[in-house]
Amino acid sequence: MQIDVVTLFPEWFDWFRSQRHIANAAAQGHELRTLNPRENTPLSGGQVDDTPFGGGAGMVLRVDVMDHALRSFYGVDPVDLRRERRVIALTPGGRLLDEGLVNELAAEPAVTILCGRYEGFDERIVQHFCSDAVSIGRYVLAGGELAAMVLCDTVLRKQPGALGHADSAAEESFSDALGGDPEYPHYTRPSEYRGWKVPDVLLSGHHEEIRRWRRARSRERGAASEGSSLS
Ligand code: 6GU
Repeated sequence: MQIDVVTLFPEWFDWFRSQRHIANAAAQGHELRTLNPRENTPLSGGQVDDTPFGGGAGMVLRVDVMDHALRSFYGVDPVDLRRERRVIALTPGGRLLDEGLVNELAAEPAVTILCGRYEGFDERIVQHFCSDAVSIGRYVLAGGELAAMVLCDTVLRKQPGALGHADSAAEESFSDALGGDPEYPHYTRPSEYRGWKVPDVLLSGHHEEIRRWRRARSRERGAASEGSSLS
């Protein structure tokens, strides 16, 4: 798939791209590109944002600047772009990113992610250029870049070949294989450390019992986290 990130801080993604599973995804033909609206802003002095109408703190990313950036990158009116590909505004008030949305986006051939900064976007950017508004949690980040990395990480690790082992993503937390529950606990050598023992069943070699034990632990964790969730 192709992921384009619109950001005033493209250099943040240099480190991200060098991480192994992202580099693996790139080697499989997946693309992670960045474009910086400041580089071809129609305003002088590299201006991209402005003070909010009605007053208040902070700066707002201008709609004309985003229009210009998307139009010159894609060669189409951004109003039409969102019919060709998912265009996602990252904003604290958006749809909460969960495993369902990740699976949805991982199946897309191409997505564009807009990172807000300062007080965020002029609302007309979200209304007219975007297909989705997404948030990674109910807290406020200084900008969308870390959220974009979270989104890219979750979506790219779903691509075949991004993880070292073919089954790594199949039976993990929130997968269908685990009925949407969190993953069961893992243990490795030593089988006893400071008196802390690995559960006997895992050392038993009884695959069916191990499977049942894991499913039960997974369900327990699911039930426990439900009790503590807000939704
Ligand atoms: Cl997507 N952006 C910002 N700025 N803050 C957030 C967020 C996004 N998701 C949670 N907090």
